[in-house]
Amino acid sequence: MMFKRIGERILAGKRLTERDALRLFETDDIFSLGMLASAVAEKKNGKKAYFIRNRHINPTNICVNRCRFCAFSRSRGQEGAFALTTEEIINKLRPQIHAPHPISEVHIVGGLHPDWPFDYYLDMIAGIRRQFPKLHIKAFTAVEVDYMSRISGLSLRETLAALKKSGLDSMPGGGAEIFDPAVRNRLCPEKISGRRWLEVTASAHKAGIRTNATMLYGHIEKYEHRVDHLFRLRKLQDQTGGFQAFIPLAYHPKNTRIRGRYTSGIDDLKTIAVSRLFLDNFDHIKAYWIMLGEKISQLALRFGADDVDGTIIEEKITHSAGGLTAEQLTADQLIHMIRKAGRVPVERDSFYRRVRAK
Ligand code: V47
Ligand code: SF4
Repeated sequence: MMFKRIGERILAGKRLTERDALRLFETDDIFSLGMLASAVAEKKNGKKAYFIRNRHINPTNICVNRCRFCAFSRSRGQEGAFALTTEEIINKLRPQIHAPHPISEVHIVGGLHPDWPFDYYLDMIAGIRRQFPKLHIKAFTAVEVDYMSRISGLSLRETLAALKKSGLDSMPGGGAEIFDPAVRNRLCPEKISGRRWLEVTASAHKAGIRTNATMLYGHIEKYEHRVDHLFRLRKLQDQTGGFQAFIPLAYHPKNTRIRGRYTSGIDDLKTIAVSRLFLDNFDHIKAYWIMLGEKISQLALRFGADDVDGTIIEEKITHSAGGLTAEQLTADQLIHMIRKAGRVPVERDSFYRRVRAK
């Protein structure tokens, strides 16, 4: 009955309420949920499923925040701490740029380094831009941009303008975690508030910088916190239209200071499906294979997702926390995964334009 009513609402172009979303999270009928979400995904993107040739780079793991769920970060001087120079970053990128099928995007996120001035970040972006003029630079979460504005004394608008001028093209969606203040305070007391994350993101959109949005789920939060999180994202997207994709991030529990388990496959699929149904103003829902695993990501393509991210090459955040996947997949492997899900693989650029149809 519930699905009938919700299905009718969706077909009539009506939005789901927060109550609807909560009920969908609570259901065990994942088949009906998947069918509905998949129908909505097909309406938006047909049978297409996107992937990208990309590479992740973390400039440093030294971070003043030390979030309790983060196994990647270190304090200054601690064993395993690292900080890359721009030259080292360029050297990591070079082989993938000169490969027969070059990457089209670099994804850069890292810790909030206690000593780097704002110029370090600007020089990093400018240096990459100079070396690789055509590479799309997707860099820095709202958390990092807020930090840069604080250390530089510049306004958000000025900080974002300087980054853009140096060569930044878009921003990833990390740092959102769970917006609810009580949950957030237990997860990452030092991190900017959810409200501030939304404010920085709104500024980026206003500056013409497109971003993604994420939600870290499967730790101490309840369904109602997920719904609240999705609700706030939908509201901001109504105002700015600047989000490209939403990416639910499955919590990984190893080496962290939050007790917990790996998420279940059922919860992963449910979260993808409810996100697809609730976020009616987002074009894309990404099943990030690094966190979901190849097989659940593939299934997610039949539960509302239309994107599996990319080749990645090197991944430290998930793998520090007990990531179970490889660190990279070839484009051929991604294509195979997508095809076997009954979807049509489309290599995309950072703005979801087709690069090469397979
Ligand atoms: O912000 C940290 C999360 C995020 C853990 O925008 C953890 O296209 C699970 O945001 N278990 C970084 N997650 C990753 C991210 C991302 C990834 C891929 C694509 C895009 C995109 C964005 O990883 C952090 C944090 O929320 N994280 N620790 C953990 N133990
Ligand atoms: Fe720092 Fe980001 Fe890890 Fe938090 S999640 S400790 S802000 S690197």
